[in-house]
Amino acid sequence: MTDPRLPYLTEFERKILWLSSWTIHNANHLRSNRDGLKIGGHQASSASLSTIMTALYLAVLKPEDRVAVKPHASPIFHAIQYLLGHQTREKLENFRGYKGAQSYPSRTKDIDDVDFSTGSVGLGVAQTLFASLVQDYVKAHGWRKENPEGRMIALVGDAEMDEGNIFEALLEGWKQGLRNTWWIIDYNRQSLDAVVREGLYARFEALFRSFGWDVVVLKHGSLMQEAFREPGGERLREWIDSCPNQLYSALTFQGGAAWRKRLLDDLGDQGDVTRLIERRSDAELARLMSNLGGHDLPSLLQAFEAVDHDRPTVFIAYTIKGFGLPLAGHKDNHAGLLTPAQMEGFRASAEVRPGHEWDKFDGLSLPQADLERFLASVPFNARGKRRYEAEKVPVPAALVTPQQPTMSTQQGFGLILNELARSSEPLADRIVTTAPDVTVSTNLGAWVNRRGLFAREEMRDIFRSERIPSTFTWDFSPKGQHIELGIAEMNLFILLSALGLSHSLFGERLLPIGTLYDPFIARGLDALNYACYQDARFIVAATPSGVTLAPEGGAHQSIGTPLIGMAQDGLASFEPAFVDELSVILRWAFDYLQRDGEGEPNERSWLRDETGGSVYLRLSTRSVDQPQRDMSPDLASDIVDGAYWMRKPGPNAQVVVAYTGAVAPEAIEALGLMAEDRRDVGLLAITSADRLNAGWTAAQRARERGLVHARSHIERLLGEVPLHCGLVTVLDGHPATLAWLGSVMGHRTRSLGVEHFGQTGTVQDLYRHFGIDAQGIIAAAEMIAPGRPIRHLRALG
Ligand SMILES: Cc1ncc(C[n+]2csc(CCOP(=O)(O)OP(=O)(O)O)c2C)c(N)n1
Ligand SMILES: [Mg+2]
Repeated sequence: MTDPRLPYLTEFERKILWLSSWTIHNANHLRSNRDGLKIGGHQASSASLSTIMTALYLAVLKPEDRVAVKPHASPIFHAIQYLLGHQTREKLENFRGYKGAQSYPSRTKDIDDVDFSTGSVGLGVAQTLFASLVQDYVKAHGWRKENPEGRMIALVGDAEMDEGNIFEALLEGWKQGLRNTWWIIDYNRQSLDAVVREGLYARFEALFRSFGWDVVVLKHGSLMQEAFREPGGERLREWIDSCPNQLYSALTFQGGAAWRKRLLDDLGDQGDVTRLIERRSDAELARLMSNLGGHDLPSLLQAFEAVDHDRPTVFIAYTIKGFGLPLAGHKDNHAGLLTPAQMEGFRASAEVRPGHEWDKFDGLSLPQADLERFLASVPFNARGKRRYEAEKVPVPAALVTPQQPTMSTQQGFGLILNELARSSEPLADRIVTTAPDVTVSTNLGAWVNRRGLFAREEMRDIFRSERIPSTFTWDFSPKGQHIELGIAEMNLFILLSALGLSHSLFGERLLPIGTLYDPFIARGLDALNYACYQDARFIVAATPSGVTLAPEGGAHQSIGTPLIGMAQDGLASFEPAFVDELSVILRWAFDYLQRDGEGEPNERSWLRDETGGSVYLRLSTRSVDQPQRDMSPDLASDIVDGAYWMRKPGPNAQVVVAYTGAVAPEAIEALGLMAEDRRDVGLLAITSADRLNAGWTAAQRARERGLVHARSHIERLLGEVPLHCGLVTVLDGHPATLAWLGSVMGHRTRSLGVEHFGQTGTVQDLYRHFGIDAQGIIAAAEMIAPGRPIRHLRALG
């Protein structure tokens, strides 16, 4: 018996292809004439997924499933959501325009229920894998028991599989016992530039099997399978299976007559095979030859719905790039657009009347009421939009601040987390930590000892059961709160992204903290950017940083990360010098992670803090003497806003030193050394160049818009400093991080920092080498604030 859904799916597949093509055509030919811009296509890329996405969204998917759609299939996605009532005609008409439907599906910028953003290829794919681990984590912790388990699904371009991060994720998934993940490879054998290598699918197949995945190859559609059963059919199958990719593409592009000629040339036997071919018209032959598995609704439904297990499964679906369009198969079709004349032809074949291009049912042959009823019964849409919200986890008024006289911020971080691990704060139960094989070396060990490692299956630490003394207990259990990753930093950030979307994907709030060595942020940077773009919420603690780990190896020094922290949208960056600052910042971060308000910027800092975001902590292994002080509410809010006076300059100040992070002792020492020779010197502690800078630019914009009283935190602080005063800035990182401070009020500024890396030595050696020690600071001060010689300044070598 034929599936009753098939007539509807067949109609809607055509409609979806039409709507997506019209969306692109409209943007390129109609609107671009008006706006004077050329927008680009992706028509062909979209079309190869039209059948698969029709089958998925209108039949196979359940509301609990979550999907990462190949970036260039965005027009198909938007068309489907339009049919389901979640996308507007206005936004489709404005596709790729300002506030229109996005070129690549976007969680944050689109309105139509995007589960995972895509764009930078490879990342959305891996995101589904890590989302599945997070789903397991949520379940294993006993939350949302009533929710059915969803499948995390990626629609993957075949050339997208070139991205290394996918392989890193596959390996990690294997280690973690991955389940409920489907990757559907759009095997159109074309990338952006070219036709892919022969036999690629066999590599994919072997690869996935070796990672424990089930592999389903969807090569021949039902029309082909029927033809193979005809006399001579076997020969046709052999021909198809051995046809090179380039040739198949070229013939597809040329159509029925070309197929006929080629097939008869190669296979014609004046017998069964010839008859098989001749029985078909050109159009039928073209339809037969393009009836690959990925364009055959019955095969797709059968394959997807046959999966009755939770093992990870890859579908290698043969498709045609540009399916159903005149540019099908052409190797140059990636950015290809239908010409107005081609579009008219397509309109005629789709039976869409002029002026009815956006109608949902125009040109379809089934009665509209039936079509509407079918759409209303689509399982995926049973609950409408599928995002969850989660309650905020209460954050205590203050975190316990460790009280050792000398500590590094990294050590303090470990101690604060250890206190949280011991506490019965609800907050502590929602924290999930993770690290790419640097758990112990970033001081997460104490936390992990108390809260355990996560795995779906219990696994005892053998050293412990064998009673071998060890500082660390590595018991794995479903209740554990640390996810130990292999070394790949891309995986760290993609996992943080998935954990940090748990409230929205699975309805349970998690407070993820990832640690890594600061320089390796660069390795995972695109994934970090991706996580921020999706508005995932997490804390990343990066340590050690700068040149302070000097003797361990110059290769691990980080210079540019403070600038990354400033430039990365969605990430508030801090570099505390002292542990009491860190404690304030972490407490604030736990709250900030959970905010999702809108509203005006804060009038004190000019930061848009209601919207929340993620947090980057640049920490250090350098032990420094801790200030003995009470944390007043004012000081705490200054620390969060980005700066406070460690020593306020007097009215006649000649020099202010502004420092960030681990060079605090040098800055303090320098101030002491020049106090006799420069008047009223001041010391500005900067905990967040990022937030100071953002507040400053926001306040300037506000004033430009007429809010004359807008004043940012840094403007208030530096407004107290006489204009003739010189400013020396210093950090263990790139000097540009703080160099802008001179522009705030116009103070002459000399910015010290690190511009080269790789040298080993003691911290003192290197601070001297880069001129960020006390002597370097006072030498800069003497030049920028001329006066009598500073007596403690030694001749610098
Ligand atoms: C990280 C990254 N590099 C490059 C690109 C540019 N790009 C977009 S799609 C694409 C290749 C498309 O090939 P495939 O994945 O097979 O999809 P198809 O075009 O066949 O639909 C490239 C190189 C990108 N989006 N992201
Ligand atoms: Mg491709």
